[in-house]
Amino acid sequence: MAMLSFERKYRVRGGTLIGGDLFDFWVGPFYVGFFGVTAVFFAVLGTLLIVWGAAMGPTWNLWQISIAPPDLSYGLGMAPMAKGGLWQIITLCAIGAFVSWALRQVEIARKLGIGLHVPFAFSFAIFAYVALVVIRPVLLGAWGHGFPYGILSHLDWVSNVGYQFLHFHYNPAHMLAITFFFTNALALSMHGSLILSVTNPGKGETVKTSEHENTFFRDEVGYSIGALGIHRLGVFLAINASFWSAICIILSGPFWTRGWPEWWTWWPNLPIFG
Ligand code: UQ1
Repeated sequence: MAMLSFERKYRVRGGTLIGGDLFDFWVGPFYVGFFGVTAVFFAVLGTLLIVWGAAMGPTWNLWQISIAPPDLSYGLGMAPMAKGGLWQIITLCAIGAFVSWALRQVEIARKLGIGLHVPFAFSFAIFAYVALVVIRPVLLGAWGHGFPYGILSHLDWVSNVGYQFLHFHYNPAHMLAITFFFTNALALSMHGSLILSVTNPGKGETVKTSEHENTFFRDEVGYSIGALGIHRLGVFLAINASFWSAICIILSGPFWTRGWPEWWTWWPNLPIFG
């Protein structure tokens, strides 16, 4: 495995969060680390438990396999394996794997002496998942409010929970989340295409630089956010998309139980309308 020249300097022991030198080495291109081991442990165990759940039936059709959370009657207690206990342990494995992955990112960043922006951003994705399978079920008093682990079944869950609130698009936090997702796609398409446009000039032309990038957008919209700015904007849009997704589902049920269109009656009820 070829090493970049700087890697020889940075691929040294130290910077770990716990365990000292334990697993503080690389396997090929991959940094292992204590949290690399825990990430693989939780991921493999969780995957095997999903296969076990699939083997319990009733189908091997990949689209229809589903591991359901416990019945609402189990509340926040543990359920028997075949009745949602599997879902509970798989959820623990998933959170264990995701958090391990984030902590491994922290260790790699510390070794490199770079900022913790990657694990910070990734933690918003973890928050969105935990909001669905832990925070909201706990606030509602039953693990049965989590979503089932299946390709089609989780789509059915989203549809059912959405219709439970009549029209989810009237959820103001959902509106924010969607707006951030769409704007994020707009920003990345603008950025990706801009970078490709300057690195792929016409035949015989030289590769262009940031002056051309800035000038394109100044000519087009009168403003250039800059090479660093576009990445700040990207992280801002991306973490807000995940954040408001989490907020919109935590609000639905624990803090608002009626249809979301009804929430907007505060507007026509303002005293200025008599
Ligand atoms: C931009 O202004 C810029 O700075 C030169 C980039 O950096 C390479 C970009 O990728 C993009 C997309 C823009 C334009 C963005 C806005 C918000 C005007």
